[in-house]
Amino acid sequence: MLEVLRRQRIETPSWAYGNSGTRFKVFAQPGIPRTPFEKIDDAAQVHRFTGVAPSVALHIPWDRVDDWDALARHAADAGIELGAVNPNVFQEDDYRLGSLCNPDPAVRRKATDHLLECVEIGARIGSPVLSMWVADGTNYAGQDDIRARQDRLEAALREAYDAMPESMRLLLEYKFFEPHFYTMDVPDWGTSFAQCLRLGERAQVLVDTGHHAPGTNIEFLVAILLREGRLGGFHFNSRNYADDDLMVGAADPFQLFRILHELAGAGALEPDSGVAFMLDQCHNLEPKIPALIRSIVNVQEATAKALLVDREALAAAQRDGDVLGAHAVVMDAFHTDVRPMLAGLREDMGLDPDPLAAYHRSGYQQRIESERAGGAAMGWGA
Ligand code: AOS
Ligand code: ZN
Ligand code: ZN
Ligand code: ZN
Repeated sequence: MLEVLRRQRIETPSWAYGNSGTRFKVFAQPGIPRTPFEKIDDAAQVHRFTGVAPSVALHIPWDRVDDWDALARHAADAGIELGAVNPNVFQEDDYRLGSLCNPDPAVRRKATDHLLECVEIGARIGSPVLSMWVADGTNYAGQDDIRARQDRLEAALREAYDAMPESMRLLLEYKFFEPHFYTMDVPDWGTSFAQCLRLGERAQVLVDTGHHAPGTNIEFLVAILLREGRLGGFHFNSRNYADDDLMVGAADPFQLFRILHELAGAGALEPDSGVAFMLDQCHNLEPKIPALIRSIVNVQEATAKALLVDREALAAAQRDGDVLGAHAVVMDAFHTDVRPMLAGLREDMGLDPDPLAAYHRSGYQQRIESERAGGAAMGWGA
């Protein structure tokens, strides 16, 4: 069990290091990275103190640089890897009626070319994942043809898929509403799954925990996707209402545990199982690096609890039809305080048992706050 925790890999998103906010206000923070290079420096700090966050996801164009080799070298020097490449098909005026699903072939061409560029960047920097969130949709009944839009989406994804090197996977994220409010073209795991089935084995579903209708049983769909070999990975975060992008494990640690329990049951917590653990969060109020450290710790705690479930006792209770007994096995694990165990593991890994305290003591925060005065927001808040 400690081995699984030691080998766990959780990717942080470059956009979580930049300023962010809501459509009402972005509150700028001191010390915010001014360049993709500085975002990598910050991501390296999260890894330095947790030991399990060795890669950072990139977003194009927010993280576009002239010299990709220089960025890759910078990451390697900082001790981390460049992870998933996230194309942006939602921030251009041309995309008012959609990007990959737009009725105008010229707009679709532009959006598809952006995907191809992202595949090329990914191949160049050795990224294992093209992480697709398609913001397309419609606002009114009759606005466009639902099935035709699926056909256009398939054609565009097919081009990207065919251009990917063997080592790359395409993960297709879904979200049930926003920015569109009548249909989203990829609203749920079923739609993503259907598109992935047509594309091929290296196309898999990405589950963003914040993207479901209230009441959706996420661990159930995770179990189904695992069974079909199509769970590509997660965007972890917390939601209370909609796409809140709060810290993972904050709103509902029990739900996070239940999801990880399904992964544990399928042996999918092992890093080589192919399920990518990624965070997709925005820290609007709280300082970024400490928030990401805390998020990593939250995932570790839920993982440790999932690993603690006595699976033999659980199987026996299930066989016996012992409803309360089976439930008790799961709840016992959930209620266990795993913090001392994780502190011990960190010491064993040569880390400080308390990563947040260690970060605060390190002086890094003070340093970036004085050195990066005048830093501009990059990303959502730009
Ligand atoms: C948006 O709601 C999604 O969660 C995304 O994964 C988005 O692509 C990401 O936050 C930035 O690219
Ligand atoms: Zn996401
Ligand atoms: Zn989202
Ligand atoms: Zn979200």
